[in-house]
Amino acid sequence: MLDVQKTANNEMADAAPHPQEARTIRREDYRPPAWFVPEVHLDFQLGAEQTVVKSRLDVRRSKSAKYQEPLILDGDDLLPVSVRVDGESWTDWTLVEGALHLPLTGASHIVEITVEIDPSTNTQLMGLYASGGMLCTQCEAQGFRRITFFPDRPDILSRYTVRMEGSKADYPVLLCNGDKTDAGDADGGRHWAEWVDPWPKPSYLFALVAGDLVANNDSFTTRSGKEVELNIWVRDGDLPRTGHAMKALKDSMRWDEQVYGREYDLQLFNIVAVSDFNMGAMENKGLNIFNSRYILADPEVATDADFDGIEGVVAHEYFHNWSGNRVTCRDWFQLSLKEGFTVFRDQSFSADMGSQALKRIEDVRILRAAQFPEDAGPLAHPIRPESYQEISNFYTATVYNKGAEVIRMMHSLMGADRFRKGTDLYFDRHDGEAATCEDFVVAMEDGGDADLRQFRSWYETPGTPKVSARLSHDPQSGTATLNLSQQVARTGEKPEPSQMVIPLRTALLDPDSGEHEGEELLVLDKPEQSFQFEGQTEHPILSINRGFSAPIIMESSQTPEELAFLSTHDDDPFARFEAMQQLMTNYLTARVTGTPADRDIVLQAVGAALSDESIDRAFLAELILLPSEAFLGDQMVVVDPEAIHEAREKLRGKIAVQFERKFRRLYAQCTPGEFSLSAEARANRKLRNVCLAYIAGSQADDAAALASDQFADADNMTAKQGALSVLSHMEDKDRGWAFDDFYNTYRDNALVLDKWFTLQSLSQRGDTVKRVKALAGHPDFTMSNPNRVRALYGSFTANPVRFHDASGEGYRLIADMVIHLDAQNPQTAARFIPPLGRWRRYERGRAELMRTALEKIAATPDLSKDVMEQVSKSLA
Ligand code: 0A1
Ligand code: ZN
Repeated sequence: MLDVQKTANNEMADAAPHPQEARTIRREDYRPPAWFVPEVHLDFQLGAEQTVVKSRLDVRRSKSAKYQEPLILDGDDLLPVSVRVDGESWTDWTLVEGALHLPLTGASHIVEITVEIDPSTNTQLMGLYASGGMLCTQCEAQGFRRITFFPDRPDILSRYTVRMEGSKADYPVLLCNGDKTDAGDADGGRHWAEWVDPWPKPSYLFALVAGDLVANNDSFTTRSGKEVELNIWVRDGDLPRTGHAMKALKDSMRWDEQVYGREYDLQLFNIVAVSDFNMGAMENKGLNIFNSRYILADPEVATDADFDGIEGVVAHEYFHNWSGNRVTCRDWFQLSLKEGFTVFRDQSFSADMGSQALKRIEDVRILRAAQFPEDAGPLAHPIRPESYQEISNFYTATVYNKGAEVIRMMHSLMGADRFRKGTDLYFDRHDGEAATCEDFVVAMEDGGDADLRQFRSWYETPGTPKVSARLSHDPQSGTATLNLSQQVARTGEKPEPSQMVIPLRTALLDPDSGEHEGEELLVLDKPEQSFQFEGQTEHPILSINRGFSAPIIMESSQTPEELAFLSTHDDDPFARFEAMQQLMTNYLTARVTGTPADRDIVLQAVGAALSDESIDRAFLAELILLPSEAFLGDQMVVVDPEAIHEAREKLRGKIAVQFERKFRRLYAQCTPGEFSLSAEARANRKLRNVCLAYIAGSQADDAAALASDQFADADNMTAKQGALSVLSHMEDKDRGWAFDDFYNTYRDNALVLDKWFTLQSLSQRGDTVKRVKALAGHPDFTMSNPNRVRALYGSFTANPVRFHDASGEGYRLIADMVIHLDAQNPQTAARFIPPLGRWRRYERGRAELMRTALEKIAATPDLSKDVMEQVSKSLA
């Protein structure tokens, strides 16, 4: 799982240098494999500094392959120590760009290769690496070729038998995919284990872990009565923090049986938490490996959002067992086949476990914060990309989150029952195969009796479609007419925009009561289309794209009065939230551009929400939140971060002052009792933090004291972090002690210490850049741990004011960090390019500074393919 912002200043583009281009891999160039490897035997003699890997591959020439095609085994940073073919020593091999070429002539052979690797120097965290005393692997997408020579592509499915041996003292626990079939002691204080995975799998799903670990051990009985042993492996002291993840795992296993009819297929399911991990987690068959932040939680150290993250990621990885493992991807262009579908599945699961409305608001917020900017920038690509240079760069919000929206639209268009018939057929038809997105769509059509011909354009079109909606009314005939039109931007690789199929859940609300006669699913599938509604005596209020039924930008020119009406009356919670966001956004963007705008109506709408006793507190907290500065920037032709910040702060201050008494009352009403993860307790914590932030926004004299008290009294991380976040923007005397106290309390807990770094990086204070630089030299900072790097620098790039400091210091800081990190961990380094890559969207001065920072990176010798691809596309 991933660890999860119109152009201006075009004239500058020509001046940009073009770094040397790496080789481009194209979807249209896919060729079926010339050789298959049905059986793999691996033998690992494990050691942190030296691990010897012996492989025994049963290779079979494809019947359709040309006779002369050599066997090509991918390798990255490997040298063969020995090569044997059919039992004989074999010297007729060459290394071409790291890959081993063997000119074999028969139809099948046994190839045995020995390599030696050094996990301790593997700073990329791809392949076999050392983390906190243990050895573990990460093979997706192309890490297996750093462990042994192999045709490292997802359409080669093999049965794996693995023997692993290592020091019993250092690695008392030896884990691999599948089931443990044998184990024993060896000479010299060593021991070994043999694992067999009965399910053929691609190499990217291989995993191995050796370490000093303890397990939270449990079990799950599947619906057919099979008992599955469940283990969550962690370091000794972390065991008490694994309960939430275990519950999430069992809930996921039950949910997948009930909702998709999918049962688990091994006797054992292992999860291991590791501290050093580039992404969120990995779905290796029977042995999921997780970034520890998505496993470890208790109320003292984890926020409610952390608890949700764990539930979602555990589910995501578990659901991959079918959508990804049993049916895998033919090639990496099909990544959204497993990722989009699996994100949709984990989103639906989390919504079922909690609140549909809150989950949808959160998912749309993520989509707009991470995917819309990607779709509008230089790195835009379709959910099924046409080409890449480095596949790691395509684990994107587009492939994952927009991919999930595309599946969600199929679900809306087909309805739950037909959708399920479609997925049943997909799983049946392609079980044990490496499939394509096209296979998925065809199965949905065949199984679900759907015509998705035109719908396919969602797979090939980059950019966020814009839909404009105009509602007119004829009082004489009582007819309301909705005129819709769609526009797809010409971005990226596809010159001719397609017509998209856009499902829009729509209702017409009575302008007095807010009631409606039922919602309709309108399907916009032409450039322009009209829909008529009879029996409308008065001009109704349009509620459209309810539940965010399509991932589009809606341009509906609704008046502030209509939006305010929807924000209080709409019975679709998402639409209600959306109307309030739109009302606030329209006001703020008008302020930034100096256009007159009515603030009172915004204040009235917020006031109405605050006095509506019927609103759930968690929903109220969402409703009264201002749109983020990044989102506001995305709505503007030219982004001026300072002007946006100023306008937003002013409105925040005004709301805070106007409703201060109300906020204080609500704050008191939300005072927590005994800690619980119940919806009600979580809602109280959420609203209390939002109220605290507003009280601070009112500049009240006691705001710092209130936040300090909350910080000191808190028995849970949600309250503690909420208070510290408010304090983080304040003067030294108010915040210093709290940060010190936090540090001293949690210095031994890496995940909590990450929060300490993050909150300082997100501070709006003028000295934040200086502080980030100082923190980079803090004894607890390390570039070797991706979580720590993201906590300090990733958060900083999300700081809407300080990253965009007019001096350009923030941009230079990130550029220098990327150059440094790239030599160590290219995959994580490349993830820092997109925030700079949006340079064309900013006002002239900043655009120039951002571009200069990118050019500095581009001019660095020996850049990785990962960073090079992102930088060159950003400057092109
Ligand atoms: N397939 C995983 C995500 C993932 C991809 C690449 C990785 O390499 C470092 C790690 C994880 C998922 O979607 O859960
Ligand atoms: Zn995934």
